[in-house]
Amino acid sequence: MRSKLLQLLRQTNGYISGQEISKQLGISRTAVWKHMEELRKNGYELEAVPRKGYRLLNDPNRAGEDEIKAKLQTQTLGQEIIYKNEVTSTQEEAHEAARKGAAEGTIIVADRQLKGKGRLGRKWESPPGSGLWFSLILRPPIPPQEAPQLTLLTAVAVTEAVTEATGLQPQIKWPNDILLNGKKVAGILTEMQSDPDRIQAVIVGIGININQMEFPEELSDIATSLKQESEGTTYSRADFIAILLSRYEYWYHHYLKHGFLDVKKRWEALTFTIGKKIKATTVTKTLIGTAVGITDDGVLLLKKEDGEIEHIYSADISL
Ligand code: BT5
Repeated sequence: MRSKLLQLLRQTNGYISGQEISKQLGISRTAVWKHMEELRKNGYELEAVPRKGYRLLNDPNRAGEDEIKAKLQTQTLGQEIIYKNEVTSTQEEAHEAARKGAAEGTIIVADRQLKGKGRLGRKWESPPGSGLWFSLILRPPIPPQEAPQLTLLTAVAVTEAVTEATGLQPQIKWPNDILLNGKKVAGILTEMQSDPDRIQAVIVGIGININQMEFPEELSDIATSLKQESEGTTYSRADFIAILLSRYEYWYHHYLKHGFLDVKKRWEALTFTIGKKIKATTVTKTLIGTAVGITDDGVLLLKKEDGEIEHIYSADISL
């Protein structure tokens, strides 16, 4: 109920009356008042004005433009911020912004996605108030076939940011999963707008479960959040995105200047996929073998039992 109330307060420009809240949420005025007190105890600053109603002044967990800008320490990434309370998917918004010429480093952040996207048309669960759902627009001067390297670079930046923000040490599962204790805490979706020989834009979608304490049933065994993995500590989403964009900027500039090699080495140090016996399910077939490394393009090398090496460009990996 409290998250519904928060959503209502966040969506309202100005004041909303206690009566309106009790009507919209189907609870009594006394219950509204009690929930407001709880929110206050949790650090939310609420103004209550007779005959006008309630207004949210300070939202400790909001990751809006002002909150992010107050924390940012980057030169280019995140200098342009488009913030929305609710979108279909930040990827769609970012594609549109990129087509209209948005500058490199622009981020599109949403509190909630109604149709968050995973790879291959899968769904990304993106409830309001708890996670970080955003897309970053890059315009790297690299050939289109090298764009998958950016997925690995992103995984390195997200992993390092989690460690810096929480002290936890996630592991990367090729190509795009960030895991804590074997459960997925973040996912990455890299998409591209490109001519045959030139990238127009790369849209890097990043979803990180920050403060969720529960997941829908189908995810409860496979998903986790930073909060769940740190005994209920609540993290600031604005702090987290600022840390992540700093790590990202460091690696992105390093990559553009010196190439993929150092990113690859760092990625290999942070993954648990390499050296493991795995099952790789691609769109057309299932392969079993040992993951022996990645190529300089970020392609996974799988050594089959007969010794032959397969190049895996896109697949789901299980152990
Ligand atoms: C991904 O796909 O992991 C990419 C997720 C990218 C999400 C970001 S959020 C901002 C931007 N806007 C978008 O619309 N998308 C990006 P994939 O590897 O296909 O994994 C999808 C699978 O992860 C689902 O089929 C579920 O099993 C699981 N899953 C869904 N929501 C999850 C969540 N919140 N946490 C952990 N696992 C989840």
